[in-house]
Amino acid sequence: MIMRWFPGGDDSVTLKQIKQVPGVSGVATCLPDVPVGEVWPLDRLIALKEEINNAGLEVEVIESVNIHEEIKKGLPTRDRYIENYIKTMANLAAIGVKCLCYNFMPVIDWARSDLATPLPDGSTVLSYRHEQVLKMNPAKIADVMLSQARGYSLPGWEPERLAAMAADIEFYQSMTPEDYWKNIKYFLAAVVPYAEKYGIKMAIHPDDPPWPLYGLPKLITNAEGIRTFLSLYDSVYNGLTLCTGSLGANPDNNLPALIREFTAQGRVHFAHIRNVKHHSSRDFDECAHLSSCGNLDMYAIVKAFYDNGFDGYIRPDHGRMIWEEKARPGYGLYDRALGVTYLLGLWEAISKMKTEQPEENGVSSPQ
Ligand code: DNO
Repeated sequence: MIMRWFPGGDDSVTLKQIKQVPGVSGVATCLPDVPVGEVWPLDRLIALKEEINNAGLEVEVIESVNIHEEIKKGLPTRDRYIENYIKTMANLAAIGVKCLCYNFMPVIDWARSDLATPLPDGSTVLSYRHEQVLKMNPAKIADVMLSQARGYSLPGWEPERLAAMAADIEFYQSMTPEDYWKNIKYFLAAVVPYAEKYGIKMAIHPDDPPWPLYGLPKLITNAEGIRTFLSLYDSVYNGLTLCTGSLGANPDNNLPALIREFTAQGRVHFAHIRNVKHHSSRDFDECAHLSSCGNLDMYAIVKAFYDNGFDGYIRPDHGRMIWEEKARPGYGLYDRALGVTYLLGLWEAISKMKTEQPEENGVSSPQ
C-alpha cells in the first residue's frame, strides 16, 4: 500500500505524515518540474530516493513520466523523445524503481468540471458534468482546474501542455483510432524491451473520463480497449494501472470482471482504488471510498484483486477534502488515509476469510 506524494514543497502532505498512516510502505512520486520529454536527471532522483528512504518509506513506483505529445501524435520528431524516455527509465532503474505509471491520453490528462463540489456532509469533491464540459472550451476547463488547484501543480495540466492545447486538439481531429493505436504500438515496441531489461513494469493508466471528448481519440476506456492495448506488445512488462475510479465512471464497465480478467493474466501492476457516485451515465462525483458512499462495490473490487493473486502496488485514489484541510484537490491527507484503512480492512477480512475459514469452522463447531 502506497500513497501519492509530490516532492519539492509541492505537497501539503509530508512524508512523516504518510509514514504514520498504518500499513503504508512507500510513495508513488515524480519530478513535476522536469518538462515533459526531457530526461529526469539521475542526481535529482538519487536525492529524491534519499529523502523518501530517510522518512522510512520506499520509492518503487513513479507516477507519472508523461509522454511527449509528439510521440502521441506520431510525428517524425518522436524518436528523440522516446530516446529521452528510455534514458529516464535507466535512471529510474538505477534508484530501484519497479513500476512506472504513465498514460497515453491525447492533450488532456484527466478532466473535471469542478474540483470542489460540496457534498451534503460539507466535504468537497472533484466532479464531472458532461454537458458543462462540452459547453466549456478546453482552455476554460484549464482555467477552472488551475484556479481551483490552491497553488499546487496539477498532474497532467502542465503549463507547456496548456500553451499548445488548442492547436493540439485541432491536430487530433483527423486522427483515426487506428492511427492512434499505431502510435501507441510504436512507443511500446521501442520502450518495453528496455522495461524488460531494467526490470520496470510499465503500467498505463486508463483514459479519464472513459469516453470521447472534443473529438480526441480515447481508446483505453473499457475491457475491449485494454485487450487491444495489451495485445500490442505481449509482455508482462507491458501492463496496467487499473484505476477503478476512471473506468468506473462509466456504469457500463463491470469493474470486478475487468479486474479478474487482467489480474489473472499478471498484467495489473498498480491499482488506484476509489469509488464514484454516478448521477447519469456521463455525470459523476468522486466520493468517499466506502461502497455505501458511491456506486462501486468496493468489496467485490478488492476481492477480485485478491482472488486473482494481485501482488502489485495499491494506492487509495483521490479523496474528499474534509476537516478543513487545505491541500491539492483530491490529494489531501485525511480522506486518503481513511481510504487506506478501509482498503486494508477489506483486504485483511478477505484474506482471513480465505485462509482461516476451514480452521474456524472446526473451532466454532458447537459439537
Ligand atoms: C489524476 C491522476 C492522473 C494519473 C495519470 C497517470 O489525479 O489519476 O493524473 O496520475 O493519468 O499517468
